[in-house]
Amino acid sequence: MKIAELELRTINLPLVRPFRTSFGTQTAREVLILKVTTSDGIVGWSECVAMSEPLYSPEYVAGSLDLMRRFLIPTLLQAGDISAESVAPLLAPFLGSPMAKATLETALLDAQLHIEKRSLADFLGANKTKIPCGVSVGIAPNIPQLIEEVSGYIADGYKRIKLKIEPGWDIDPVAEVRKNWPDIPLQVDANQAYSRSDGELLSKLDQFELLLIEQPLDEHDILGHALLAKQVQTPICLDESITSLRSAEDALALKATTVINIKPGRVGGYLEAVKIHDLCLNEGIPVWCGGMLETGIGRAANVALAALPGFTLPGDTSASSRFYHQDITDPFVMEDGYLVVPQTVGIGRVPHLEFLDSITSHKETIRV
Ligand code: OSB
Ligand code: MG
Repeated sequence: MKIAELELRTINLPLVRPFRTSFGTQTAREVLILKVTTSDGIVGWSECVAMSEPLYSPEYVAGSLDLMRRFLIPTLLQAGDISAESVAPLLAPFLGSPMAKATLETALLDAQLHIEKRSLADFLGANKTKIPCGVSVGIAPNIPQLIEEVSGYIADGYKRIKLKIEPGWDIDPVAEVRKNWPDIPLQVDANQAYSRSDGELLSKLDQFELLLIEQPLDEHDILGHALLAKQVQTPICLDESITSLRSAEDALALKATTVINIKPGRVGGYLEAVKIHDLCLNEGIPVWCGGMLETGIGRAANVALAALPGFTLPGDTSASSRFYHQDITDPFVMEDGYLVVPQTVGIGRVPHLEFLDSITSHKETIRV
């Protein structure tokens, strides 16, 4: 495949309700969208999961755009004839920035699969045609409003609830949700908000029979997570700390995690995500697919990934309506708590151009 043109744009999509986490409140999603066109006129799409500000990870939209434009894209163009598989090795000299790298790899993979007339689900090794859905619930202004929000998701059919927590918003809200729904699969996500000395506090969550506690400590504190895992009975699940196959191997060897949240953008793309899945499947470690408030473009690819055999826990693969009134693609609509895995060629979704143009705040085209 030879790249003929790349179109980079940023779009702004308002969220249906503010999404508050320990690292801040989002009211809209600014998303970097990439369209690649090959010399044969084949098109591939992807989205970058970096957020507007470097609060969840060091990457951020304007930085990703600059990095891609300045270093990553020129390197791919110079390489000439490339495949999706050659993207990661070509970009490896540039340190970090897995989300920007994943964006380029995924758009090329979408184009490549169009050439091969193959779906991403088939390519990745999916063995399910539909996947059960979980939902990530932000920190609420108060407990009654949390219960009201969760009630809505339960009524929608979500099969697993994840509550965002932080110091001061943990034991009480979790207790209340558990009291209202004694049997719902429930888990929490701290986005690094606790410290090593919080073991005693976090062990108070054990009574609620949670599936897992996601990323309680700093992303670099692997030892801290291993120590915490000895203090709390609830399984620890790493998110931010897992940025590659190597980091997954290390965290497992050090017993810092017994479940892994796989986010393709965070690990540099779907090819690396599958490697982590394969490792975990081999070692009997359950995995689930995380989310980054994706539009239909990123969501389509995540749903395909979540259909692999090792994804035994419901992921943050919610319906489009969880975040957006109008998605940029045909929406993902949940039925009985499941999303159907796209089976058409490539990632299986394309944006609606008129709507995309109407929410585009910046657009640039690089022609070869
Ligand atoms: O930590 O999983 C996270 C959203 C943005 C950044 C980080 C996280 C999240 C979520 C929502 O929890 C996941 C989703 O439903 O897309
Ligand atoms: Mg998380």
